[in-house]
Amino acid sequence: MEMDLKFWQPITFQELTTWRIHPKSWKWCMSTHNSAPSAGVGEKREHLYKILVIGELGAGKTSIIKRYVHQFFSQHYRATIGVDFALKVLNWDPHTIIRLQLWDIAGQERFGNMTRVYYKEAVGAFIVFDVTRSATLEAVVKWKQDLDSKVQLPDGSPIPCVLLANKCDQQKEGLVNSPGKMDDYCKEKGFAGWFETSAKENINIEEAARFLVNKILQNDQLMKGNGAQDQVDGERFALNQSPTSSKKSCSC
Ligand SMILES: Nc1nc2c(ncn2[C@@H]2O[C@H](COP(=O)(O)OP(=O)(O)O)[C@@H](O)[C@H]2O)c(=O)[nH]1
Ligand SMILES: [Mg+2]
Repeated sequence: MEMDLKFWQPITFQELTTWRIHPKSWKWCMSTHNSAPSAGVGEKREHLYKILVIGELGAGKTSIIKRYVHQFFSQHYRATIGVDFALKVLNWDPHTIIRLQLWDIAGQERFGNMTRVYYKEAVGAFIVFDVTRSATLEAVVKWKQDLDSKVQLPDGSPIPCVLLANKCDQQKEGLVNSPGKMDDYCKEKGFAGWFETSAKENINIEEAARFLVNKILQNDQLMKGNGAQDQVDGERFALNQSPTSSKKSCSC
């Protein structure tokens, strides 16, 4: 196994100077003025959401991020050590750009849990397991507990978390063969939903991300409902955009 020392991919100076933390929601946000004719004259909102990707070593976390962000898959195992992140930009609607900062724990999973600093300010998470190894599903509970104990939304509720049953292009082992039981499992453990994914075959990754973003946006809206002054941000979200999840997924 090849090792690669990688601690931080620094965000650019420009990004650091233009992004700010929203005072109520703790999320990074930035507003720009868009005068492009196609978008119409008016405010264009940009949001930066920190999303954690956690789970057992070898479950496919790095592969999922690479597939989602760089449309790339490699069989070659190349473990990284430290923390790594990738940025995915979504043109959510004509008024809204969403930047997802996907944090890859990159080798730290071998220590079983992460520090609070790593989880800080995250607004969503994916917990990934490998459908060919049921032990990685058993470990999911430990990851969920670690997550919920170290990061919460400002109102104290858990951040939305989606379970990814990865490597669905392979023979499955255990509970994941019973979708009904997986639904119950997700409800019981407090997951927003679950998706079978394949980084290799590019199955369901975009759908799972869209589903998670919708949950994050709903939380944003709820938070605004609780604090009238927050409307200053004037964000417009397409909450009626339902996730286009395939049959191989559920939302609990
Ligand atoms: N067949 C198959 N292999 C995968 C898939 N996703 C990841 N892998 C392989 O599983 C191994 C571990 O993946 P990696 O992304 O490094 O896992 P991580 O430790 O969770 O980041 C690598 O050899 C990948 O090529 C998938 O969807 N299908
Ligand atoms: Mg990795």
